[in-house]
Amino acid sequence: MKRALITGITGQDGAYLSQLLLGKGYEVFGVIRRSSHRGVEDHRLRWLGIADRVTLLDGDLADLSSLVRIVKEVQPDEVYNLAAQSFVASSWRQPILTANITAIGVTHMLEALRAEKPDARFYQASSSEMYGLIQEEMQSETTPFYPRSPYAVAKLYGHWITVNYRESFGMHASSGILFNHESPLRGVEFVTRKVTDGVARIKLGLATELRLGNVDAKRDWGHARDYVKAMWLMLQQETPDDYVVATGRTTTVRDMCRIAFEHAGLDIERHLVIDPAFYRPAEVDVLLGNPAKAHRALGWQPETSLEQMIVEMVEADLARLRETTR
Ligand code: NAP
Ligand code: F7E
Repeated sequence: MKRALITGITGQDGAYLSQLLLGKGYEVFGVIRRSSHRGVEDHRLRWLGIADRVTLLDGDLADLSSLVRIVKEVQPDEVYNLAAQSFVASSWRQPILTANITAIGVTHMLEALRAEKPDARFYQASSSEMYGLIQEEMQSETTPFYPRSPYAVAKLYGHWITVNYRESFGMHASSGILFNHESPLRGVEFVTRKVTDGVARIKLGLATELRLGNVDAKRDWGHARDYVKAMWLMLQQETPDDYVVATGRTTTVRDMCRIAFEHAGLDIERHLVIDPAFYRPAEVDVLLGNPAKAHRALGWQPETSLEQMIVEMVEADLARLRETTR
């Protein structure tokens, strides 16, 4: 039985990846941060019905000693480094924390592996945010990076330290440059989930408006359930490498909203309010990924359209709100 260790197991991707790996017969271990609110951290794993099937170990990406201890204990075959301060807007308010976790945390994880399990295969959760002020209309593995937020700068460090450990120490370390991916398990601060939760609230009479920032921004959105398959596929390759994972379609925030409002039978013009409070100090105006290499080398294809995903999210938020307001 293969053993996988996932940092960020309590997040959106960690939950879907756990589900995928359990289905493939893996023994799944995850790093969990100590919290004063015991019992809520694993809500996503519970939503998927798999909380009892994974082993959670106390640790933190900021604490190298905890990672060394965990790697020594678990002796993983595969390590998926998904933990991060992942909200771009927060990265301007907490730039040093973002650097410590999202950048230096990657080196902590790689050092723990180098010391205790150097032959483990390693996946780094890199991001399309690294392209920032885009240098090519469609971004691929060879497109130059131009980060536009403290988050993106930190991710760029994490990407290059992964490449460097591969080249310096021969580690099986791969970097997945994933474009935005969403699901009913997306944090409610991210725009798709904010929209589907907001639309569900308006539909149920719990709110009257939805306040958003720059609705002209364009993103290449896919489904997290599809994207975690690409992570796994990367670690099954004989040779480690870097891959863009995207759909190849870009949509404005406004058009994504429209899908949600229309599905709920609501008029977007009556409820959407533009609020400059949600504008960012520097924006990433447009992202559009070229997943040709992932298609060719991994045999990976996304299976869920943006429309299907937004409908799934609106329905999940309606069900959740009906349950909590009963
Ligand atoms: P998420 O839902 O925000 O999850 C982040 C995870 O990191 C949570 O489990 C969180 O734990 C954990 N974490 C944060 N700080 C930590 C620390 N100091 N020590 C240990 N764990 C810590 O993010 P996601 O959407 O699943 O994304 C997964 C990864 O992919 C992240 O690295 C993200 O930056 C990257 N990424 C995401 C996307 C996307 O569109 N979703 C695209 C490209 C790359 P708590 O539950 O305790 O907060
Ligand atoms: O914003 C605009 C906002 O916060 C998307 C993370 O997973 O994907 C994510 O980063 C766009 C931006 O995601 C609101 O200005 C408008 O242009 O959903 P988001 P993100 O910043 O693209 C990348 C790939 C990651 O790696 C990150 O970890 O939507 N927008 N109005 C808004 N965004 C938010 N959050 N809230 C608004 O009210």
